[in-house]
Amino acid sequence: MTDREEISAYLASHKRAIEEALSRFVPDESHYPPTLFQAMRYSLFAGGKRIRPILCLAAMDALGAGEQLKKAALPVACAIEMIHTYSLIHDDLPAMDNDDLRRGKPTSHRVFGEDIAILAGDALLTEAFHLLSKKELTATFAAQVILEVINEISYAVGCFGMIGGQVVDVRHGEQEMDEGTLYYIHHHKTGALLTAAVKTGGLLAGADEEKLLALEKYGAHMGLMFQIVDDLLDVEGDDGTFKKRLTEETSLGKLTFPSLLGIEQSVKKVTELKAQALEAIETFDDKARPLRLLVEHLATREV
Ligand code: GRG
Repeated sequence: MTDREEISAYLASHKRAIEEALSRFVPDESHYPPTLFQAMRYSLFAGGKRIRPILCLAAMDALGAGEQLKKAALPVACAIEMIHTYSLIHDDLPAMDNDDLRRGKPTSHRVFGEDIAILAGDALLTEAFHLLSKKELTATFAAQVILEVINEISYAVGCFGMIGGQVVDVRHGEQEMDEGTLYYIHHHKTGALLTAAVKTGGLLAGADEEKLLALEKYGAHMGLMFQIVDDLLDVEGDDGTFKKRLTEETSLGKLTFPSLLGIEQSVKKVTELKAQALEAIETFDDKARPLRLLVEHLATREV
């Protein structure tokens, strides 16, 4: 089996487990009020790659957690995906990016109206923390560990993390945008939740301080790499030409890595960050193979 086949199989089997669990945790529109559940599930099952929950489970693998422990951690992995989904719904709103399409489908507010899209996002965020604090988790994990997980995730997505990054992103047009600001935005808006997903897996699998620090470094490098790849996917057409979205974003005054560094330097930066992410976990044994293959996969992803 090639590395590519191996990581594809890993992604597919973990995606399946996560989606089955998500479907259990977020019921369908037979629940009242139906529009709310329909809207929550519309975005939750709109074709996301499930990278964050998979990173959480891969970090658990790296620490030698067995399948039973990973299964018990599914509420945490799903909570992370629910928070990610909420952030996308709100990011697409007219008050923010005003996008009509997400993953090739009409955005939540285009389908359900702005009021329901806001509330579906709010409900996904809140229900995520309900899941994270469920008593059932204490059957497998120590209450102290669950508290640390909640602490890690809430820090990553609040004012010191994702929301801080989003605020600077939506308002940066008001002041001069420089390289430091671009790094701040991406470390917070994109990197924080990706890093928290990895660290959370470590916490659930009983990682010591040294291993947690290594996972944090892995997450930070991989998170920035993920964003630069995302920016590059917007500008690099199949033939290497610029795609339309760059023109639109540039006209909106958005600074991206390719527009700041140029495509060649951005590609070089991806290679550097990939190496740094791998270096951060070099003391881990072969059980970290999924984490290693994931960085490679994310560096070369095409969607
Ligand atoms: C509105 C509170 C609030 C936060 C929004 C994460 C975010 C902050 C906005 C999303 C917009 C965006 C393009 C962010 C960059 C991070 C990124 C590449 C998100 C898309 O993640 P994928 O590729 O998405 O994992 P899928 O579709 O696979 O779930």
